[in-house]
Amino acid sequence: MTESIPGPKGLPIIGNILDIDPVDAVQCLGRIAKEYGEIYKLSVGGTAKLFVSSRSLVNELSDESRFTKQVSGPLAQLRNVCSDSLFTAHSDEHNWHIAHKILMPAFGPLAIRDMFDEMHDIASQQVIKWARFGPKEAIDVSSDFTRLTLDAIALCSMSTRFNSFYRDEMNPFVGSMLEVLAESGKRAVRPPFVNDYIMRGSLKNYNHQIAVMKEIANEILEERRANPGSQKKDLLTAMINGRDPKTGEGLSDESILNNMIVFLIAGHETTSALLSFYFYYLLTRPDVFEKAQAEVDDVIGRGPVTLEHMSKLPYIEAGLRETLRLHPTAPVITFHTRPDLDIEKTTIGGGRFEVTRGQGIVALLVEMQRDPAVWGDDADEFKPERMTEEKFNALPANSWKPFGNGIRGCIGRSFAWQESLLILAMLLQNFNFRLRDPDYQLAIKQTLTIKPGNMFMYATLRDHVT
Ligand code: MNH
Repeated sequence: MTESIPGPKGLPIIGNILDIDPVDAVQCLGRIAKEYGEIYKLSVGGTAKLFVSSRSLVNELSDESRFTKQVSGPLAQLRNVCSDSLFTAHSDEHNWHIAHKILMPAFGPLAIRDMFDEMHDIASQQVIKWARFGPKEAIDVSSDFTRLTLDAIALCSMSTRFNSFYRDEMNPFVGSMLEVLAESGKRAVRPPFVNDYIMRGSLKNYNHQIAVMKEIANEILEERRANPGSQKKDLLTAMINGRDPKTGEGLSDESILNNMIVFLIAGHETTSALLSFYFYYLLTRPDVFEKAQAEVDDVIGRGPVTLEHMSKLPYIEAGLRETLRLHPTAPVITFHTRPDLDIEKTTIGGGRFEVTRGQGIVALLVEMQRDPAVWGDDADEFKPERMTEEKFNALPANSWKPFGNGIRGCIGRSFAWQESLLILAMLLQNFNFRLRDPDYQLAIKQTLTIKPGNMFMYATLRDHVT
């Protein structure tokens, strides 16, 4: 006998939509987990989903011989923008396999090392901007990290300069993307007929913003096609010329555009949010700041930051891991039973909970990565010490998974890591920081990702008098 899965009672038709505030969904889902426990059921957008928040259940779901990624909720809505791209494809969709084969090597560790100089170029622009600002100009932390990460992904993967540090306004891609992500989140909790027939104004704007994003990607692709001689070995070249080694198949222009958009979205939001959350700790924890800066001073000193330094910053690396544990910037991953296994139902939790075919099971990473069974009673505290290389490698399987699961895990992990270490090394080498509002309270803003809202600070150049 399986147990019945608890959950808040919903109203007919609109289900539990009223229990979820779409602008704050992840925190709401977390609060419900605190009330109902490691697994609960909730009806959203007309479908009942399960929400799990313990390491042991997520560990079971991570078994790829039984479960796989389900594209549902906001992610399914994102298919309106990028169809069967690497990120939004169902696991059995043919285009996922082709794109995966072609893009994995283009984004592997060696390729990322080759991108170091271009990353350094963009990071220097941020250092120069903050130096010119001087100590009295308040810096909007998330927004400059967004400039950094967007410009870095555009330059490193598409050889395109967005020059965001030289403009007050972000590239239009960012505004359109934020609207599309927010609206995708709202659409996911509304019944389809409301999206398509009632919210006509929202739909019109949604389609317009999608068109803006497609246009930006299309311009980059057309420019590359018009100048084939200037081809550099980047992601774009890989997508244009790459062939699946087994079948010889390449990507259609439509697929190339879909994947360009995905790289522009997935390649910047999450990393910029990671850097902003880490800065929250640098700004509010003098002990963390001192250790991080001392590491940079010891390892790098005052000379240029190089590729070789990237593997020699263990304290900062531990801090980044700990940041992603407390604030997984892509906060949920969704599973379902593998559709190719012809089973109608199975159980999880040692036979306790029944799961049916097609049933979406959402892993709440914020809760799961604070599971006291793994992290102890101080799970909510930021302690980089628990994330040293040694301790990190000894963690129980699947207790830390901010980069997703298995073959559908993040393709940009090494990119994000190198980019984060590089910019942090350069910033700590050159500046001291303080919050503009000393009693700032962390306010989490959500679109598809989460990031700290309204966080401003001052940056003062270090005088380097020793
Ligand atoms: Mn990324 C998939 C988190 C940086 C491109 N990424 C995922 C998933 C998570 C994730 C979680 C799995 C999503 C799911 O199961 O539905 N990604 C991150 C985080 C960072 C990040 C926390 C930074 C920190 N991601 C990046 C960067 C890029 C990128 C940088 C591109 C350069 N991510 C992707 C792509 C996928 C993905 C593409 C989809 C891979 C696949 O399904 O095959």
